[in-house]
Amino acid sequence: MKLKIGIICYPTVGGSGVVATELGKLLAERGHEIHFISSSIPFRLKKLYPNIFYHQVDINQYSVFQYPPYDIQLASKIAEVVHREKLHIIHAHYAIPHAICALLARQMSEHDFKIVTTLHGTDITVLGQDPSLKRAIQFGIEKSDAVTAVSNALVQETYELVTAKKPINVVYNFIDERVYAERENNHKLKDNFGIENNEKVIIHVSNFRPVKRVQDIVNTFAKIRESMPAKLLLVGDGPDMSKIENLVDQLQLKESVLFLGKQDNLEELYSISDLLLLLSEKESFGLVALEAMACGTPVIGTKIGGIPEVIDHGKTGFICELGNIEQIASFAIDLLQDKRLHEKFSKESVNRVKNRFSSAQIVGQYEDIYYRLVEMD
Ligand code: GMT
Repeated sequence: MKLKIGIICYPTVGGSGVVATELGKLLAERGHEIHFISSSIPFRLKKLYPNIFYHQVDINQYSVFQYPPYDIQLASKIAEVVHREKLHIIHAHYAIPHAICALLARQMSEHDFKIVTTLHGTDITVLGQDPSLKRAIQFGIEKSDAVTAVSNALVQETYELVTAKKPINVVYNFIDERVYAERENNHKLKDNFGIENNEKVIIHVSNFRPVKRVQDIVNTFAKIRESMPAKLLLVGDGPDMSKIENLVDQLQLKESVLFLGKQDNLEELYSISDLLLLLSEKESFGLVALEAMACGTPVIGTKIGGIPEVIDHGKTGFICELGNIEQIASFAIDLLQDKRLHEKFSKESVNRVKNRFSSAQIVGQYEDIYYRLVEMD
């Protein structure tokens, strides 16, 4: 039986939006009918796909209200789409506001449907700490028909923060391996960036929020740079950008650090890189680590959240203490200076993604959850 599934996510750049959209695309390829319900077209939905539909949630600013009622308009839209399209499932990405909106829509709708909620971390690690939102998160989790989280660490954290009783299944992040795969060493791209043949390339990709600790990336790079010629690619943009630009100036690294801003075709950037650094203080999974590994780029990450579930310490990269720049730089230098070790880590990274985080495996896990719920009726 093919399913009709509504996907609720934030459409803008961010790991949760990426995972939600890629999941929708792959489910559609398996013959399911997918309905994205969001405030704009998810940024990864760039062309027409058979079996994929998009329903826009209007966010109107009414002069009588101080704030636009996004949640209410979303709930109302979900109820409308579910009723018209006879959806079996609503898959909400984030407990709040999306699971709550789906629950509200269920009360508005005459057509019954199941709610699957995926926790991505930001909802739990940031909002779960806010007592004013705790009950709403708990409610979203308890009343969903199934709940998934993107790592064991996030399941643990959820139980600790919001004392939910609901069983939470771990379903890891995945990548589309047709996109994220090792590309030929692109000399032209390196030339364009002014990267010399003898230089190692270190990359960091994030939204430059304070939790990403991009200053640790720059400080680590400064240490690596003392031992070998190297360039740092900083990809993305966000609130800490000017602070980081100042730090790069201060450390006189301007010639060696490339600020690339938001980029598509990340696989090409990973493929010219020798190492990805992910030194966050909060990270429920770390999708960029998986993307880099799929392209054969080893990763050094912090012992935080789900990162140790992604990187196999000593095999595909290294796990370090948060903020321990000496330790991180020393692992990085050892790896970058040892060609054979680097090749081994690179191969193991690709294998690990194939064996543990393949799209077939992960999409299958979501499908099993949907079928279990639909067949329970
Ligand atoms: O990392 C971010 O700041 C974006 C955030 C989001 O909510 O989109 O990403 C979260 O979800 C991703 C997909 O599940 C995870 O890979 C990221 O680790 C997680 N980010 C955090 O936990 C900080």
